[in-house]
This record gives sequence, structure tokens and C-alpha cells, in this order.
Amino acid sequence: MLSKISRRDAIRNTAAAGIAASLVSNKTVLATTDEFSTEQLCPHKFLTAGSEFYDVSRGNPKPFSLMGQARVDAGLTPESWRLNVTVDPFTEEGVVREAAEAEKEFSREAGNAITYQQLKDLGKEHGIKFIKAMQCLNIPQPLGQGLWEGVPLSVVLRQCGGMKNVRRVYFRGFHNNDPQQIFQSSVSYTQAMETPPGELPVFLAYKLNNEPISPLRGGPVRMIVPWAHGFKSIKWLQEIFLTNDYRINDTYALNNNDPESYLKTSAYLDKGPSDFIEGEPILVTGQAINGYSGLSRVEYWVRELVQGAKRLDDNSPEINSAPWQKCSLAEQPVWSDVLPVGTDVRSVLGFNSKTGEPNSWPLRYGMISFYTVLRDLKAGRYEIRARTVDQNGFAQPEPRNIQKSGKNAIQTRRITILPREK
Ligand SMILES: Nc1nc2c(c(=O)[nH]1)N[C@H]1C(S)=C(S)[C@@H](COP(=O)(O)O)O[C@H]1N2
Ligand SMILES: [Mo]
Repeated sequence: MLSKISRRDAIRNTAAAGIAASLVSNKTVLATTDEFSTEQLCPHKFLTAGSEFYDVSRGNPKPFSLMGQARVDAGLTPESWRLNVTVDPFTEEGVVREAAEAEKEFSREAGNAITYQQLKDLGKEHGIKFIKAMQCLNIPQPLGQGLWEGVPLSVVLRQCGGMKNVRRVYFRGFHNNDPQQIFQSSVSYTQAMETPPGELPVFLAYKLNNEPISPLRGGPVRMIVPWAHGFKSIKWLQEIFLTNDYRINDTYALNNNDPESYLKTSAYLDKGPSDFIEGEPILVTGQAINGYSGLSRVEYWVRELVQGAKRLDDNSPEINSAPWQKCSLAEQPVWSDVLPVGTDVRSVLGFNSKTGEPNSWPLRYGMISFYTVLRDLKAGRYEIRARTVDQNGFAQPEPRNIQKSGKNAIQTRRITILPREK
């Protein structure tokens, strides 16, 4: 039933892989055999095309499905797009004593909302770009990785002049004029304004991979919050409001998610064949998110499933004391091969502006391919697990073993190895 020959052939067939788009260029030397090509070891494109992101969108109809005049009416074309930046008059007896204030507000109602052109003009002087992976707090798989470009939120807020009593900055996307469909998120005033050295700022993005952001990906303008899971990166951005209500009132919090969680460092396994023949090399691949706490290494463990083997919890002693081994990590790509044509890597945040070297590899809030090749497994059934260890020494799913702060359960792939026919 299993054709060993055909799989071998498939494994050796490297011709079809697009080298320019691949995570690792051909020039990179990898520490494995000639059995697998670079593209097989690291089968992920470095940048994900806008249309190929895993989509997580609410709304009915979904804003990107609006066409023609409906799209114009929704303010979802570059010409019709407008951004309100307003102040929230909210106070609450004994809780929030004074309302937020700003010297200047911008709104459609007052006829002075910020236009797409005005935002792009701000970008001429203050524009930035960086590479970031999108990861949903609730989905155990990265959604994609983009080169995002736009204007820091701090630059937009500066347009409001002096402010008083602003403790939180909220943002909302288009929601079909239906309050039930509002999807909002927020950062603290400090997070918006005081980007630490070497850290990436919150920003209003209007380009993805050097092209205008499509309606599908949240265009014309979406927020990008570098250190957070996807729910902070509001698509179809149209409203920013400044409030003195310090309580974190993100839509995601209402579904029991941790609205202040940081992007988790975590490994995600690729799917692959489940049946092998004894002696055949078994390629295990995946992607790891380099989250807030940084990535130290990716590890794997192969567990033989003997008769009566029990399901293992992520915190079980067997997992904690297992002989985890290091996976190989993809080398840094040749940047001109993987970035959009004409991108000067020295202009990308996270890279040295003189040498073009990245400040870290993997990139901060980026992802990296990992792999290992298993050999010499005897006929039988096995479970393969992968986990990250972060730069504080915590092995996944620690230190935050709460899936509502980011789905990072240890992933398992099951395989069967059939005896070689004598
Ligand atoms: N306006 C709006 N923004 C949104 C969402 C949404 O439903 N509406 N979903 C959020 C969530 S939960 C995630 S994980 C990301 C997904 O981004 P993507 O669809 O570009 O992959 O978008 C975020 N921004
Ligand atoms: Mo999400």
C-alpha cells in the first residue's frame, strides 16, 4: 500500500520550490544531509502574501466583502477613508474623577477627520516599517508574517496638541454601523507614546509587503501592535478615542481572554505524513513565534506509544523529564531575496541602519522555521512533540500556562512506522 519509492522521489524533488520566496536562500548552509532540500526543511515563505494570511474577522457582512458604493460608503477605500481621533467625556463617581481632554480633535462630524493622504503625508517624515508575525491568541497556528509600513500612533496623537487626563487609547474598526459588532482594542497612553529603545512602536499601517493593505487584510489602514496577539491589531481602523477610563475594555476581554497578554514564544508543528517505513528518514518541520520573552531554542521529543500508553498532559512529569533534543533553526535569509524588490533592509526597524544586520535572529515578534530529521526509529507508533524554550529559560507552555493568554499547548504529531518487508 505504501509506496516508498514515490515518497523518496517526492522528497528529492526540489525543482518546484520558489527559492526567492523561501525562508532560507540556497546560499545558506544547513546542518543536515542532502536527503532534503532547504525548501523541504524550511517550507515556509518568509513573507506571507496578503491574500494568504489565515483570516480572523468578525462582522456580518465582513467589512472586506463590501463592494463598489457600499465599500465607499463604509469609508474603506483610500479616498473615502477617514479617521476620528476624539476624546471620551467619560467619568464615573469614585472611579474616574476627571474626563480626558485634548486641545484638538478630529472627526467626520466636524469635517476635519484625518484623511488617507494626510496620514501618508505624515509618513513621508515619520514613516516606519518592520516585519511582524500575526498570531491569534486563540488559534494554535501563526496567521502569517508581513512587512508592515505606516505611521507611529504617537505621531498621530501628537496632532491633537496638548492632552490632559488621557490614560488609555482605544481603537475601533468599521463595524457596519451596528454597535453589536464593535471590535475594539486599546493600549495605555505610555505604551502608545514611550517606545523603549530597540522596541517597536504601535503604528497605523497602510502598506503590507510594500503594497497598499487590501480590504481583506484590514485596509486601507489597520493598527499594528507589535508585542501583542492579533486582537490588538484592529483592522479597517476608523476611530481612535482617548479616555481617562484606565480599565482595559478590549472586546477580547469579554470572551475571557487576557487582554494584556504579550505575544507568546511558542512552537507550532506543521502537518505531515503519518505513515513511514522503517529506515526512512522522517522530516519534522514547524514554525516558532519569537514572542515578548524571546526565543532561546526549539526542542523535540519522540515518545514511543507502547501498549496502554496514556495521554500526557503538558505539565506531566513524563513531559518535564523527557530527553528533549534541540531542533535546527533556519538561518538568516539573504534579505534581498525575501523582501519586496527595492526594500533597503537598513530602513526596516529591527535592523542596523548602517550594516543592515538584524538586531536579533529570529527577528523580534517574527517567526522562524525549525526542523529535525528522525532516523532509526523501529517499527511502531510514536508521538513527536515540539516546544520552545524562551530566553528566561521557561519551556512551553510555561510560564503562562493559561491558554487564554495565548494558545501555546505543546503540539503533538503522531506517526506509525511500518516494518520493512523482508
Ligand atoms: N476590525 C477588526 N479587527 C480585527 C479583527 C476583527 O474581527 N475586526 N480580528 C482581530 C483578531 S482576533 C486577529 S487574530 C487579527 C487577525 O488578523 P488577520 O485576519 O489579518 O490575519 O485581526 C484582529 N483585528
Ligand atoms: Mo485573534
